[in-house]
Amino acid sequence: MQLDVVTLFPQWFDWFRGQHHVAKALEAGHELRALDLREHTPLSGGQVDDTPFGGGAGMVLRVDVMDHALQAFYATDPVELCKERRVIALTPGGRMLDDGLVDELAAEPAVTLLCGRYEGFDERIVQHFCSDAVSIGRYVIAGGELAAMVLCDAVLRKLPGALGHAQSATEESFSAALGGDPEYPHYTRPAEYRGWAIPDVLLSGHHEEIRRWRRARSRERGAAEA
Ligand code: 6GU
Repeated sequence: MQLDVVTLFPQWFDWFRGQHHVAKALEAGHELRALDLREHTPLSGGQVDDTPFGGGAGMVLRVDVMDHALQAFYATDPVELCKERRVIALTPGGRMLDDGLVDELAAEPAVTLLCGRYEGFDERIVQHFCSDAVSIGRYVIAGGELAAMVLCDAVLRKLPGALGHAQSATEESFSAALGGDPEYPHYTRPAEYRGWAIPDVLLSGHHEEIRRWRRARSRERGAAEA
């Protein structure tokens, strides 16, 4: 899979690339590129944003700057590009990221993430250059970069080769295997600590009973959430 991030802070992704499961995915042949938006601005002094029409606080990423940058990176009109691959604007008002959307993106051959800063994007970027807009939650962070890393982290760990256990990604919180419920509780040694004993069933060796116990705990957590 090819994951591209268009950002004003490409160097932030150097750290991210070094994280174990990310590094594993890259070794397995997946790609994560951080593309510098400022490198391709047609405006002087590296300008990429401007004050909002109608007034108000903050700065807005310019549509002409994004157009030039995407043309430079892909040698394609971005209006056409977003019909050929997923181009996603990271913005607090977008579609909420969840396990289903992560699975959907992990199945794509190529995804481009656009990071906004300040007050975000000129709306025409989202309208004409993007296939989707995605949010990581109902709160605001200063820019799309950390959201891009959250999305890339979630997507990359679903890809073959990123995790030690093939099983770890299928039967985890919110997966179809758990009926969309959160994961059951885990325990490890010591079996008793400060008087806190682990559930007996986990020491029973009865795999079917353990499976049923875990499924029940998972359902309880799901119900408590709702
Ligand atoms: Cl994708 N970007 C920003 N700036 N804030 C957010 C977000 C994205 N998702 C939730 N909050």
